[in-house]
Amino acid sequence: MSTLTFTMLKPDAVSNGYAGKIINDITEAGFKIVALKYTKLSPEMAGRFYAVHKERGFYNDLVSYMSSGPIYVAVLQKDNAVADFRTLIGATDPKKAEAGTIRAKYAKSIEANAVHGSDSDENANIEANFFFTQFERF
Ligand code: 3AN
Repeated sequence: MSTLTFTMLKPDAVSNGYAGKIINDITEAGFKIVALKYTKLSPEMAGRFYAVHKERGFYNDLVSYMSSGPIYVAVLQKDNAVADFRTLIGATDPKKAEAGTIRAKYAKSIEANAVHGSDSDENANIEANFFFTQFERF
């Protein structure tokens, strides 16, 4: 069944010039881009987006990192989108990510790990709605 996931190309991927390559990998893997935006998170927005991680030791660093530069945010459509996208991006820590995955190819560190991918259908929906209205999806 065709489902949705949500992704962000993080500040490291954008500043290193990898955004085009990553978008190419995503579409080559069979994902359809149904919404796409170039934007920058304020610290307040990044804090809200990552509120589930509030108690984690890396939360403050993550919020300041994610608001440090421009990002791309996108909604992607494919059969089994959430799980297939997580396979495509690889493990959170790029040192542990399988060869050929987006994080193995383009990420620098566990924090600056090139891309975000939703971890459930429910969160994909919440995250997509955080950035886009229904009218911005085609
Ligand atoms: P994923 O993005 O693979 O689902 P999560 O949801 O556990 O990983 O973590 C959200 C984000 O928090 C990660 N993408 C990463 O940027 C950051 N993060 C996770 N674990 C750490 C860590 N141990 N140290 C620093 N940053 C981390």
